[in-house]
Amino acid sequence: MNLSTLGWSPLFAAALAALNRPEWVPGRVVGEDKHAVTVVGSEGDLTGIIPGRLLHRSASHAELPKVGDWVAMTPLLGERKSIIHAVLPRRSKLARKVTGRETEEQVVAANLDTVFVVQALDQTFNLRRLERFLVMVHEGGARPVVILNKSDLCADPEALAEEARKVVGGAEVLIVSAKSRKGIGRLRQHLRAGETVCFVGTSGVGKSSLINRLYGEALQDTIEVRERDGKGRHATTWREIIPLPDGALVIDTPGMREFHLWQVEDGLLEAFPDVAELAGGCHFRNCTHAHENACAVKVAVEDGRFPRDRYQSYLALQKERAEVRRDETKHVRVVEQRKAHLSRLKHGYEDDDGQE
Ligand SMILES: Nc1nc2c(ncn2[C@@H]2O[C@H](COP(=O)(O)OP(=O)(O)OP(=O)(O)O)[C@@H](O)[C@H]2O)c(=O)[nH]1
Ligand SMILES: [Mg+2]
Ligand SMILES: [Zn+2]
Repeated sequence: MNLSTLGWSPLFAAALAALNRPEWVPGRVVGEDKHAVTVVGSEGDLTGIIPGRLLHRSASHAELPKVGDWVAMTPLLGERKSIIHAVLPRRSKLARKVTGRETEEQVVAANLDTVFVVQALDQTFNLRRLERFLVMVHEGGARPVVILNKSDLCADPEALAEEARKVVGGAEVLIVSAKSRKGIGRLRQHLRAGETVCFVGTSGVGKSSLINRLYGEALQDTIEVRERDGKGRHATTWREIIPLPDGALVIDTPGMREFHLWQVEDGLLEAFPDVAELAGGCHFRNCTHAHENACAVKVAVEDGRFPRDRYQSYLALQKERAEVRRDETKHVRVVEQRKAHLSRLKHGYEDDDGQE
């Protein structure tokens, strides 16, 4: 297996070299479930083993190997297993806040070139949700492309695409139909050999159907696109990197019904370049455009120059960001206490790979 077909690049090679362990070889995580990950290196598919010391060294789940990650590893070829020593720094990622009481980052996929944000052109079409997904993609550092699927169900797809273009901050918007194959050629133009792309969107928008179309008929056995049952349960419960015949690597994700943003810093302004532009006219440099006086954004909303619903969407996302930050500060304290505790436990204990 040639590593460059898996997306290996000089950047990752340099990161691996910096670890100073010439005997470690690279592998890419192509699948994961609750108990194990699958890694591919020059020796083909191996079951990745995450040793306890990597688990302990990781401050959070987000630092453990995720689909798309490059890892440094030692293959045990006789057993088709491989010991994972380290996750190489991610070039980009898709991350969200884990739902639940404790705030933690969940990395959905790593090292992505393009993320296709999919919405259906039916009654579920929702500009606010689109904005939310775009903030997430921008923050993770990948290039977003907006896919409006199921155009066969829509009387005037171009009208909705126009609505979408107003809120996507310059991202390309494609009208497609997995059913009629409309726009699949244009979608294919965004795929390049050795690049990794990911499909995200709520359940039922047609992510798996589109991947099926891109792959051709041969994938029907592998990806089963089940009709959604009456309860609207998710059809896709796993994710995996799928190599397409023309060399691009595709990651399907299970539908995100409702997700919360993880920390977004630049992502918010990148997804709202129109707000960023108006902000130049605000009196306060660090204006939040929420309650300040002499706020150019608020004036534009009052004048009708800036859409009120998009403004409200911006405020809601900003507020969510502030809440995550507060929770995160708490979380960092907990993690540091945990690390200090572990290092006390390990005092006098020599780690077998000499890393600590
Ligand atoms: N009419 C129409 N139906 C489509 C189109 N694309 C997908 N569908 C249907 O929409 C339903 C959901 O499609 P999936 O591909 O499973 O959607 P998904 O986004 O992968 O959903 P999850 O895996 O649950 O997140 C299926 O019944 C598909 O046949 C399309 O372009 N037009
Ligand atoms: Mg699916
Ligand atoms: Zn302002």
